[in-house]
Formats: sequence, C-alpha cells, structure tokens
Amino acid sequence: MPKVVDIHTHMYPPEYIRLLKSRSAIPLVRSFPGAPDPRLVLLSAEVPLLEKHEEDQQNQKDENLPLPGRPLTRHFSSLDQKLHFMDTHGIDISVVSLANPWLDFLPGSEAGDIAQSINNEFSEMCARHPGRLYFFAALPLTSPLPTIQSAITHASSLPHCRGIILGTSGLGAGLDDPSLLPILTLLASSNLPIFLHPHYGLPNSVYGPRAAQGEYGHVLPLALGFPVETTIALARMFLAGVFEQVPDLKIILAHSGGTLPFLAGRIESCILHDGYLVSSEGGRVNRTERRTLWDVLRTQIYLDAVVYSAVGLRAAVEAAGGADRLMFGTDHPFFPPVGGEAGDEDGEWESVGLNVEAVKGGLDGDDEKVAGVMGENAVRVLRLEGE
Ligand code: 5CU
Repeated sequence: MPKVVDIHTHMYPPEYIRLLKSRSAIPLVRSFPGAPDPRLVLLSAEVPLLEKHEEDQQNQKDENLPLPGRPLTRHFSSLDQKLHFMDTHGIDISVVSLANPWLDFLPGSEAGDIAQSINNEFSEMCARHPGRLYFFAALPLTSPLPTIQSAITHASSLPHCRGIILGTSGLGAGLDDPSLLPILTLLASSNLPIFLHPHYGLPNSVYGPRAAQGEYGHVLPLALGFPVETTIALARMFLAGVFEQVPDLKIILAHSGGTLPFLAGRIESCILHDGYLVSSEGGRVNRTERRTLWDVLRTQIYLDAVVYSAVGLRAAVEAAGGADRLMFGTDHPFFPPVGGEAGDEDGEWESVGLNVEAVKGGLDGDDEKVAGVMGENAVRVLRLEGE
C-alpha cells in the first residue's frame, strides 16, 4: 500500500508553550475571563484586538469583542493528539515542524540553547514512534553565524531530521540577504531541504480598520497575507540570484507556493521589461543565459499540496513541472473544525478533507499521481524509507 505522508504539520512542544506564557508581547499565550481555553496570539494582525481587550480590562469595560488569536487546545502540544489525528485521517507518516514564529523572537544569546533543546525534543518524539514521525528542525536565526552553523550540524546529526523550517525574515533582512548565503550553502551541502513557511503577512493597514476590530476574523491575514508573503520572499531570492549561487539548495514552499503558480509568468514578464535590470547598471537580464523562475520552480522547488481546491492544485502541478514535486500536508493543528455542525476536533477535520479532495480532483483521479502527492513523493524526496 502506498504511504500517506503529511509534510505540513506543526507542534509547539511544552517548553515552547511555557515560553509563550511568560511573554507580554506577541507571540504569547494569555487567558481571558470566560474563555474555556487560553488563547494563542501569534500574528501582528491580532495585535489591535489584543490591545483593545487590554484597554477594556483596564477600564473595566465589556464590549463583547471577539477574542484575539486562537484557542490553545491540546492539539498544539500533545504528541498523543498528533498520533490520534494521524490515525483518524489515515496518515502513516508525519514530518512535524515547530509552528510559527519558530525562534525568530528570541534574544540571540538564548536562541542557540533553546533551538538545541527543542530540536532534541522533536528528535526524541520521533524516536518514540519509529517509522511514523520525522521532523524539520528550527534554527536560532537571531544568534551569531557560528551558533546557527552549529545548530545545522546538530540537526543533521539527529536521525529523524529531514530538513529545517524557515520563516521569511532570515537573519532579519529577508532571504535575499547575502549574509544568509553561508547558511543556505551549509543546508544544501548537508542535504537539508528548507520548508519555507510564512508568518509575518502584510502590514495591518492593508486589511483596514474593520479587520482591526476583528470583524473579519483571521481570513485576510491567513488567506492572503501568508501566501503573498511567501511569494515575495521567494521572488526576492530569485531576483538576488540565490538559486544560481546555491544550485543544490532545495526548498519546499508552504501553501503550494503562495501565489507563485499564478504569478510566476507575471514576475518573468516584469523582469524582461524592467529598464534597470536590462541596463548595463542592473546587468542582470541576459536573455540567453539567465535562469527563469520557471526553471528554478522545476528544479529547486517543491510545493506542498495545502491549497484547498482542485483549481489551485492543478496550477501548482503545472508550475512545479509535474505532480511528482508536490507533497500532501494538513497544517494541523491549525484550521480545526469550528461550530457545532462542522464536527468535533477529535473526529475528521474538514480542512484535511478539502486538501485530499483537491489532490484527487486536481489530478483527475490518476491513481499513480494521487499516490505520489499523498505520500510517495515525500518518501522519495525526504528519505522516509527504512524503519
Ligand atoms: O491560524 C494561524 O494563525 C496559522 C498559523 O499561524 N500558522 C499556520 O501554519 N497556519 C495557520
């Protein structure tokens, strides 16, 4: 039987949750009177509502505002719950990663030790369930370069580590920052693919004042902010020539590449028609020798299949150059069922069903391709065989 593999599935180990509980700025965990679970507040788009709650508490006002963040249920940190979720959805193997914002907010002096301890914790979880769990390690990106390099060496020594999870901020200046090149080069030579995942979204001003009041829930930052962030991060790497400089680098893009499958053609056209880039000063665009974004997508990029529709899935397959470069994911523990009708959190999740249907529908029921996207591609690309 072909394996079903979930490559986009997160956890916050208990140590990380303790850290969030001690914080007063995002990311944080806070309890609110009357709410059954503490709230996990991660995104800058959630800050206006958090601040409004704080003001109301000080002024002893009760405006019936929506709560900021999302409920911190046991799904976020319990390994038993992860295994239950896998069993419920027929998932044989999960490649688990720390969820956003990883270690990006930690002081550099602490991040190295915390990265080591969290990566060890993931490694021990995987060792307890041989053949079922692997992980992408987190890096202490606020620490000095030697600490980051040691963390990569440590991660590659852990037997169940299959890559690293990375946000779009890099060392603070984005992924086109030349200072990141030694890290990308070491990842490539250590055969550790990057799972590139968004967190920072877009400035709150683009969502408008009604979103700041919580009127639209999380829809704008998650549905649009996240994918656009990923698109911009990858476009910046491409424009900076990172893929030429690190030709062995492999990146798995979250959420089927954000909007790249749809926008790659436009990015290419904008490059070809950019007066500065084709001028002698810009000097980047040599029509005959230049690698195109399409070429990079088809050689150095893989996409997850967390796209929720057959239309998006087909575009992702086209952009990636074939169904053998897509890998199924769930985004667990995010997007649980909400509201009575949609089911309970211990049962089947609608969000998972949508992605399974997208794979089947987008591939017109081609069993071999479906089996590839649902798991066999991940087994091959991430070397999940052998336990
Ligand atoms: O719901 C959310 O905020 C998120 C998140 O923060 N990270 C993620 O991977 N998916 C959804």
